[in-house]
Amino acid sequence: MKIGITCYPTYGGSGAVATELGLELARRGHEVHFISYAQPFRLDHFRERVYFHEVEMDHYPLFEHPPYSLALAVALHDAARKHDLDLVHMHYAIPHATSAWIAREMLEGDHPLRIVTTLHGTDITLVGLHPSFRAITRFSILRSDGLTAVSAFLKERTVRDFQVPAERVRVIPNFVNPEVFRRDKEPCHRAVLAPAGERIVMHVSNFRPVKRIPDVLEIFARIARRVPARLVMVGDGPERPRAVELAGELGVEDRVVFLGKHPSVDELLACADLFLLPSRNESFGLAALEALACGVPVISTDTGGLPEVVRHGETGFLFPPGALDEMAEAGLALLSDDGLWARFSRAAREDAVARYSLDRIIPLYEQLDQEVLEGGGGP
Ligand code: GMT
Repeated sequence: MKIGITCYPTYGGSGAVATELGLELARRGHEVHFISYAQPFRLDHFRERVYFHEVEMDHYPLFEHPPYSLALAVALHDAARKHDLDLVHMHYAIPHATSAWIAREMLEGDHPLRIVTTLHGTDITLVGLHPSFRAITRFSILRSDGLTAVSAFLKERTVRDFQVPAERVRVIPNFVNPEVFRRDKEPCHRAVLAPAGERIVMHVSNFRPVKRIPDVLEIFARIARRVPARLVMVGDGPERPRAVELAGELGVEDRVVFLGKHPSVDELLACADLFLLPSRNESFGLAALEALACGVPVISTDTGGLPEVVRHGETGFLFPPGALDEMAEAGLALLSDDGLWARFSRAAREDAVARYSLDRIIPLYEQLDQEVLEGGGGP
């Protein structure tokens, strides 16, 4: 197949999933064209059958808000014609699904372009619900030939809040490459991150308010009072300045390191002992899955799709948002009992590989794409 993929290229789960999916499809013999305003952050090496097309934008002074959706539609239209694309796969509905629909309309039937849209999270639970986007989001996702959601939770929200027929949405969960995300990795950064042999607590995200970054620091401060530990904060975003400030207020600034955006999260997760994800909502929680695959027990909230990913009492612990004492106690229990930690670590790895390895999930996308090309595409 010849497949176009559009995603947000910046640091974030939907871009990571879209890129890994494209690379894996190319490895399996498909031709993949990424179409976005910048090169996706995990598209860092030359790969056979993988192409990148940058969406050209002219910054005309009249436009306070440059119309990216239109430029993307033109780029999709041009790529579809020039490279004879069979289908385009849009990751995150807004505005990608709308641009794809415009591109198909522009082709005027001379090229039967199929559209698959994968819903990732706030395109349905937050931004998509805003009155300025709700109608166009519903319209565009209903025009997609194939529609997937990354968790059962997200499917349920799509059906409930956008009145999309349940049979139109197929759940295809996110996936992980167990060869990349594993514990026994070289180089090991443990000696650098925790020079005195402290336990390593980690958080990876784009530091947006939905991640409840202050809770990460509050939980860590409670843990660090009783166990020698270091907190490694990976990623960047609007909440970072406040997080740095709070680390000082809590008296743990010398035990917290902010690494910023890191291209090889796998190398860092491989030496973590505990992963914290206390988000207000999370339709899946890709970072949690990547931690589990590295044998890192996860403490997270019990919201959104997280209970589908983290098994409470087996691979981690789940609590309501804001239950800081409970999360800290659960973390302390794991970090101060080697036997318990080893049991959770083993179960985390096994469960992540058994349910979410890319060998299991990628064929589900290939199957959907094939069905869409043949004129089907329901669940
Ligand atoms: O929806 C978002 O806020 C953006 C998106 C991203 O690009 O990071 O995150 C969502 O998609 C990820 C990949 O499918 C999921 O792992 C995240 O849980 C989800 N974020 C939210 O639901 C807040």
